[in-house]
Amino acid sequence: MGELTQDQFVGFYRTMRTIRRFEQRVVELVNRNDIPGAAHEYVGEEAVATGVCHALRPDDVITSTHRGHGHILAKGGDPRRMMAELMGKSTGYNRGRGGSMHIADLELGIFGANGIVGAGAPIACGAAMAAKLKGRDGVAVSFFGDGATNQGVLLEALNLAAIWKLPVVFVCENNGYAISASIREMSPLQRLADRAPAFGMPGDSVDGMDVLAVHEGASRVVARARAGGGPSFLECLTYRFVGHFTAEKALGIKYRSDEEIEEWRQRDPLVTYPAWLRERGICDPARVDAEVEAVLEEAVAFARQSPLPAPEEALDGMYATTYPGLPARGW
Ligand SMILES: Cc1ncc(C[n+]2csc(CCOP(=O)(O)OP(=O)(O)O)c2C)c(N)n1
Ligand SMILES: [Mg+2]
Repeated sequence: MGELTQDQFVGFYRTMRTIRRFEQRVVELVNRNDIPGAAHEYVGEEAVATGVCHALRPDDVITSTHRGHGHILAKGGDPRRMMAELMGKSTGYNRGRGGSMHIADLELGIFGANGIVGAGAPIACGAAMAAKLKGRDGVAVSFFGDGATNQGVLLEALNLAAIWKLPVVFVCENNGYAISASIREMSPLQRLADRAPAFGMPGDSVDGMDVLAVHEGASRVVARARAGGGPSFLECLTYRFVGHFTAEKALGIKYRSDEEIEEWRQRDPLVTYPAWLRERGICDPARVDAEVEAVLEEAVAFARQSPLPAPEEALDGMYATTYPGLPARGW
């Protein structure tokens, strides 16, 4: 922690605040039907994506999940193109065709949000394999939830990464639930990280509500992967303060006690971390808040003003344009 600069401390806050406010704006827009469908909010878990992505280089790769906005923003994703994508606009990351769970930016090493639970893990292995074959020291991070740890594809990816000694960091965002199912009922282990040694890799568990703890833990395993030490498993203990997705309130399902939610809210990184910054005189968080508001205001305005895709382009991108006989228009 000693070697972190003032700018890095402030940068952690800027990222976490951007994620929190982005998600809050998304909920407003979903409620007004400006964003069609639903979205999975990352509210409460901001310290995880922030701590991990700030431990990466721009050329490192991440794969994300259905709850991906936080990962994408933390890796440098453009809030304007994200917001436009969520609104289904042609200026969005997927030209408005993909929505929340398909945002990718290969230039930034963001190899996609992913609606299929666990499916980002083998993609991260592929990216790590590519880096290794090209003789580069790039690292790939696979984000996934506690629920994904019982998906076969994730277990296969863990094994593959271990036998091929791939530079992958498996980041398990343990928020305690897969939709309404408690991880307590889904795994006999107290710590999901304890599975890692059975795959032949180290497993560590950190406080996912503490951005500094996440950053420290991630920096350690990223350095290990970069140096050729192979994969690691980093469990981040966290909590989502809100429902599984924006429509949960309307469904009226209840699987968590108010006391449990309140207990975790006491550890909200968007309260504790700015207080820590203020106490140490590192910065005035209110100034960062104002910067973030301006960025998001602009992003929402950009998305609103952007056109919807033209109906006649609906089939663009459906087929490879190089396929003989297909029209040249498209991707
Ligand atoms: C293969 C697959 N099975 C089921 C689903 C439905 N589903 C979407 S999110 C989710 C829960 C995932 O829980 P977890 O991995 O803990 O992530 P969290 O939502 O808590 O971030 C499920 C079962 C899916 N999208 N893909
Ligand atoms: Mg979960």
